[in-house]
Amino acid sequence: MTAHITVRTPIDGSVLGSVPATPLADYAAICERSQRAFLAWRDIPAPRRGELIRLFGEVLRERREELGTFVTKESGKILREGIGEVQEMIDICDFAVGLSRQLYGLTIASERPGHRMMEQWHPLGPVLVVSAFNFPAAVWAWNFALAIVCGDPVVWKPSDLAPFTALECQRLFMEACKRFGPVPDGLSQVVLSGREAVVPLARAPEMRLVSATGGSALGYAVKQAIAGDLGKRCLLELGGNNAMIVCPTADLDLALRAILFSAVGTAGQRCTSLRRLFVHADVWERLMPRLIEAYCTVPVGDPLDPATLVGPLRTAQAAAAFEAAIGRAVADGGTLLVGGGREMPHLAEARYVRPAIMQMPRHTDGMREETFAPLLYAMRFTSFEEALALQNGVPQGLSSCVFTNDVREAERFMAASGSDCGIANVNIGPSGAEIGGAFGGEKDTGGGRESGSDAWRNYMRRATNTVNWSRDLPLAQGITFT
Ligand code: UN1
Repeated sequence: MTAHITVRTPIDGSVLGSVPATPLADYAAICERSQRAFLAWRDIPAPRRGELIRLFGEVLRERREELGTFVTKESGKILREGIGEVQEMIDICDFAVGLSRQLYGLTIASERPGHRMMEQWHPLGPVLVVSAFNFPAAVWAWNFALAIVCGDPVVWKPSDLAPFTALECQRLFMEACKRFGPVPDGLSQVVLSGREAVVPLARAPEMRLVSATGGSALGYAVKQAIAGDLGKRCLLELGGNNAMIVCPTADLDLALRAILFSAVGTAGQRCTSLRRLFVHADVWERLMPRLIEAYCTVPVGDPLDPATLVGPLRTAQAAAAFEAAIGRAVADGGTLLVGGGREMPHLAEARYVRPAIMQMPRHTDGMREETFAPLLYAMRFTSFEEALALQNGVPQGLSSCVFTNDVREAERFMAASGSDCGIANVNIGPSGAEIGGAFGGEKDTGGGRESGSDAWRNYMRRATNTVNWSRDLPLAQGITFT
């Protein structure tokens, strides 16, 4: 077990700092503290719980740039995106505040005279949140803001590549707590560790929900860890292999901008990043040269420099995976249209690359895997149905989009037999979702939904209540029992 976590910034590889890892021996006490906090917090009225999140949103508004800079230094995303990530946290806080007065259950018509049925949503229990380096703050906030208004304490295991962002989030939350008044000890706790903490924490009996974001290996580990506990829930947000279909009627100016943002933005390190591009043969020649030109000129460099659009890869392993995927695609008959080389070579300890496009002759096995880097596979198609089948022909099912001005194609794409992803967009790229929608995907992406819509229900338990106000005891289904 690592005693210390040393963080190097991907910007130039220099050491940002070192933090002590949370000892394994402390986990039991952390989980017990979370459970004690739950017993107190569940009885606080939800709108009052919402007030704490309102105050947290207020603190985040005051510290937007500061926290955004932490995000950039640890994740390597450009500062505009780092600040955008804090805005995403503010947005989910606002959403959660409103929600704190809208945790509605249904009233249901009873088949029995003098009876009333209804449902109530109650707090669930402590929630374990496991987050990744690429959204070191916002993805935790999606879970955290909802969990707190729903009445659940949170134990957070952030990525060991981004512990300082996590500690800063925790510090800002404590600031909100000070403004709020007394809160139960242990409402929000952070466990600093590598991946090895996930299984023991997930297995802790106090944790009622495990919400995990990362690759499929993490998903398997979580599912296996909790398989023996039938009452435990998990919410998985795993890898994506997101595609765009560009149809003959597409607005190519829009498509170009959407491709660039979603394929090279965040240096291809979003779970929603565009990885596969299917372009109709009729528009290939009008789109691809412009896209290649944009790839040649997109500014790669220091993410703190306002002119930069593509920062570094987070790790040397990511750069190696990028190179290996390109090599494999070439071996499979692909053609490298642009990119692939190293940038900023004077920074020996950092990994900057020129985003790459590989033109592929067919849908290869390599294309079925998620490479967490700015590598875009491009293929021509002639039939929309063929493109749709290719898009769906991968193990992952997170995000997808079509560019078309043909209403039939757009509706076909969103229909039951269309895109099989959790997110299916029209004339907008696959990444950069707003918090208001439920976020997540199907198949190997894990099936979980976080953030907006009714994702809050994950953090609560439903009680169905039948109340008999009559002087009789009629049985359901008309059964007589005398
Ligand atoms: C992730 O990469 O884990 O839709 C989350 C998006 C962001 C969230 C990405 N709002 O791209």
